[in-house]
Amino acid sequence: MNWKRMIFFVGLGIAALAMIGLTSDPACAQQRRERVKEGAPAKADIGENALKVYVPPGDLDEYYAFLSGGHSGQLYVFGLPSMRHIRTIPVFTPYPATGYGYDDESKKMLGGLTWGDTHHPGLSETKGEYDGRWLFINDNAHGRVARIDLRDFKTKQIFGPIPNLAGNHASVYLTWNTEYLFGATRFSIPIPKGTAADVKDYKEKYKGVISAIAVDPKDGTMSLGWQIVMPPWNYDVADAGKLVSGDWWFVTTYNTEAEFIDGKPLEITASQRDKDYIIAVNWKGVEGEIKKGNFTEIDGAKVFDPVKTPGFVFAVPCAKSPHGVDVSPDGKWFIGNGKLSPTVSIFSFEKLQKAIQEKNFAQHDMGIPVVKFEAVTEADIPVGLGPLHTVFDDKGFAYTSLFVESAVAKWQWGGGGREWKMVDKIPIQYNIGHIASCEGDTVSPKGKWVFALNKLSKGTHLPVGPDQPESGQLIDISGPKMKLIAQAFPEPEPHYAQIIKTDKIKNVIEVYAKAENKNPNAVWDPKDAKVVREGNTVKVWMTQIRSSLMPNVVRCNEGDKVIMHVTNIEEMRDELHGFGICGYDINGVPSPGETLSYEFIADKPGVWPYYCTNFCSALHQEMQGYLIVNPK
Ligand code: CUK
Ligand code: CUA
Repeated sequence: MNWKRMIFFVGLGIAALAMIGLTSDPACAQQRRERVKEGAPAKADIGENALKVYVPPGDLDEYYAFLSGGHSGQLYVFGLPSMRHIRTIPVFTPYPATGYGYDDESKKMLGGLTWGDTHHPGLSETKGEYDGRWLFINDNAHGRVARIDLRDFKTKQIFGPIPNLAGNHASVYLTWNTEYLFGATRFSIPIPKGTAADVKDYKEKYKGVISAIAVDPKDGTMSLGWQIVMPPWNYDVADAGKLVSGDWWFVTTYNTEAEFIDGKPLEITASQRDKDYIIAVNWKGVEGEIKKGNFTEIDGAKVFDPVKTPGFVFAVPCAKSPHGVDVSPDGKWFIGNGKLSPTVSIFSFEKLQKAIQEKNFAQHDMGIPVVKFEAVTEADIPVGLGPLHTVFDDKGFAYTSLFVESAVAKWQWGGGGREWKMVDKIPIQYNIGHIASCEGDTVSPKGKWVFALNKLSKGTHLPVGPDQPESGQLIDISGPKMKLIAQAFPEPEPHYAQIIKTDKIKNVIEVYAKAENKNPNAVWDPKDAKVVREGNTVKVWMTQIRSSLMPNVVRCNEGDKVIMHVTNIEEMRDELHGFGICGYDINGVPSPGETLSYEFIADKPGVWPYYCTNFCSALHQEMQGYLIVNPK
């Protein structure tokens, strides 16, 4: 370690203690610049590095990376290794580019909210392997979850707001056969929602809730399974068990002090104890209890109380304010990363089972049994400052993101005579949060790449004003030493990603089959396009095909209700037509073979052009019509 790095580390240590970790003071600027140089690939390697990520135009990437978009409410599809942004999938936020959130169906799905906070995408799994069917993602803001169908990469269902649960951060973290995805309270509240109680009564009246959302194995439809009422702790990040631990689900907690004091910041309140917990839930067991009728109904949810019926929910002490918990590919270990401790803690699932059997509890905390730390812990590996999340490769190594230190630590997987130990570290620009590896949370990680999802980019790009993009960096993990190869600038805020081999997503649709369009309002011939008045309602059946929108005139009266059914009757890949009405907030992009409906009140008299917004053909500009609204 050279002296500059030493100073840097001391600075970072202080920052860590202050629980800031962002080191935004100007004195650090120079050191940061130094670290850009330090982390930059060696000049001699540049040609070789470039070839590793260069995917010529027309060639395809080897992996899909699905990045959450934080409070943009979206999901981003990247190709790896090229780091090219291929597609934005709108989920909780309207997206004019694809017309999402403007037609009746998607508008209804959004439920009147125009934003969400996506953190953790989760690909559906069969026996712990990605099966390429669906992608789920959480909304941390309003307590919702969504399903994207990987046949057409579109959001098909938004489930929620989930009852009794506020701030759904520890989600979606699916079980290894996609029986359930989970949600959990980040911000405890009095339940049911809508109950008011002052924070003075926090300990007694506020509750945490873990919610199992059932997934229909046929079509992925989500419905409320059941819930577990928990102490008013903050539930942060989760992971589902697999193989031996397949019936279990793990979630980290902070603020196990269970306090929220008016005028006192939570960062102080929640940092008093030396240890918080990883909560281990035997979900199969709770499911059995629910089936037996062992629940109370609260706001329509079947709620299980682990204090009344012990034996299914346990607390495992973990270094204070843990963030990520990650289950190893073999399901035998779960790893906790205490944000304020420079180590990762490895816990043994087998030892946990033994401790539970022997009732080896240190105490009960708010009714939840706390197993003895020494009884379940396997190893502690010093990795560096601010460990957040851990991912895995195919060769028995794990990679932990170090937020405060802005680095990735590589450590060797122990057990079976192998030593648990640190083997490598690489600087990251900057403040890495989540980290993802290729199929790294399945039973068979693929190795090859680690994707660092960084909170801050700190000027590692052309200047774009005070608000800077996030940064994503690609690390080659194929050799013994990690190598930083490339960088991209994803939209805010990539918390987590799922990386899947492209050949696992098999049934991607290029054009919706006409026979599959079951919409009763679809019309397939411009000759059938029409306008029909029924009382004060004007109904329009419209077709789109190069290069006309028919009907091309719609007449109505001010105050009429207008219902438009727009069908893109193209049968060719990528032949999109847009539909926008000037002056009205109507904008859509039906895919070939798709019918979308728009209902609105013609409340602005005048002549309002409508047109195709997607440049679709040489005569695209001709693709227009008029909405004539006669005044009252
Ligand atoms: S979180 Cu963002 S760095 Cu919401 Cu998974 Cu850990
Ligand atoms: Cu259709 Cu432009």
